[in-house]
Amino acid sequence: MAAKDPLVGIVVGSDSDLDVMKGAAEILKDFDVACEMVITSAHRTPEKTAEYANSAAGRGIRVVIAGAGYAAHLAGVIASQTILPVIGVPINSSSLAGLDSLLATVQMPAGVPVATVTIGKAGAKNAALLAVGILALTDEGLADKLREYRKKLAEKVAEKDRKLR
Ligand code: RP5
Repeated sequence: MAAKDPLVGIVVGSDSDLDVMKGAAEILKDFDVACEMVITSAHRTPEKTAEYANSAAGRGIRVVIAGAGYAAHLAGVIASQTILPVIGVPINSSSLAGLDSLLATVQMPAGVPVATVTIGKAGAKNAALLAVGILALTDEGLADKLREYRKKLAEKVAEKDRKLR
């Protein structure tokens, strides 16, 4: 059987971001959403980044997740080249622990949005869950899985509360 075409593109600025961003790929796998992972940098490989963003929609990608650290322009540069929803994950790779990448990713001027999530590993997971939510708008099976996921989260909290008493 042929592998499914990717619906979500996970883009990282460096291989050093992979440890954080693999959490996004794991969540998408759990939801059986096909994704691709690409390393390309807004600063070091600007042409490759533009080419990726320009061709993504035509290849069937529906959402792009971009994770980068330091002066993190990756998500914004990708958003400038496509009207696909772009979710930015600020990576905590610098000595400023991600505050720099948070501001660089979230503070887009009006006109070209980047949906920015939490810094680091929680952000990678939330980016994937947000991508699933976007895809679930037109996929009732995926919406059911997302509702089930939330139900399990609530059950885990209830279980911890029970143990505490
Ligand atoms: C950013 O610079 C990357 O997203 C990474 O978080 C950071 C450091 O990259 P390396 O020097 O580890 O390749 O562009």
